[in-house]
Amino acid sequence: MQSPITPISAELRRLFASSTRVLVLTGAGVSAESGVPTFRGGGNSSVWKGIPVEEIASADTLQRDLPAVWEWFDYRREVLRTLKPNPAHQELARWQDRFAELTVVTQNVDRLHQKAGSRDVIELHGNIWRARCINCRTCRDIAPHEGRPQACRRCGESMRPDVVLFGETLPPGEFERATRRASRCELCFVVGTSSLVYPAASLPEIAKAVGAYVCEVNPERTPLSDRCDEVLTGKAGEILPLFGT
Ligand code: BV8
Ligand code: ZN
Repeated sequence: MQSPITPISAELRRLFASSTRVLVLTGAGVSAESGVPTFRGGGNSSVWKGIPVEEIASADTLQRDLPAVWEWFDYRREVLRTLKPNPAHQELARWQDRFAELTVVTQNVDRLHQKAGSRDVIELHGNIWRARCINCRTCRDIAPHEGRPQACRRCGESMRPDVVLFGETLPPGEFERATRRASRCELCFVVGTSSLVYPAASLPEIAKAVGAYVCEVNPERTPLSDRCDEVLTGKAGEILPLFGT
């Protein structure tokens, strides 16, 4: 049943038609309609085997128990293996030919934006389909049917998921690239994120500070909602395609 959707304002439609530099920040919610579980469905953060995901997916746990971290990401790769991009991903992919400078910045590690055709996506938190050597940092892709990568083919050391864990810094240069684009955009969409995890959640503030029009797309209010110029309450897969028309 289609949830009630807030109509897009004339102001936003005008800006959408006239802007050339647009930034879109996405979170787990943009992949929800593809069947990807979000982290905080229903407010409190989800747990894995009784442990909060922020703890599993943390630098501390990686130090103490690399197999436990792999188990969580093996499970998530298995969930993701058959899932497809949804109309939200597809609409955003179309936008890259509409705007002179469209920047898609995602917190998601699921690669669904790229599968929908988005190019040059800034992956702030890494990618679940890649592994990295804990010693020489050599990276390699993990094929859909492949199990947990064993030792590094270069130095023989253990591999880890090439994702950013809590307490770890973001991939070198990626946040800086996102910040540069946020500080020059005219229109900033914040789609499917609870805006709780930093430094990702600071990007809309950077855009707002340079006078960009900030629009949130989310079925629920978030700590960012009051700071937005416009809030479109509803599902990304139902709202974003309305811009195409
Ligand atoms: C760091 C990869 C520097 C792995 C992830 C206190 C204050 C501020 C910050 C901190 C603090 N204490 C600690 C920190 C730092 C911490 C942080 O922000 N913690 C939070 C919890 C307070 N940040 C870090 O650790 C970062 N690194 O700070 O480094 C440093 C380093 C060393 C020492 C000191 C400092 C690294 C953070 C990255 C961690 N890795 N992911 C993995 O995927 O498991 S974060 C992970 O969780 C996701 O990538 C994402 O970022 C976050 C989940 O958030 P969302 O994507 O927004 O998802 P969520 O489920 O929460 O919300 C979904 C939303 O969608 C909801 O609002 C829902 O209503 C909506 N929705 C649902 N359906 C739909 C929808 N919307 C639209 N359509 C729908 N259909
Ligand atoms: Zn190595």
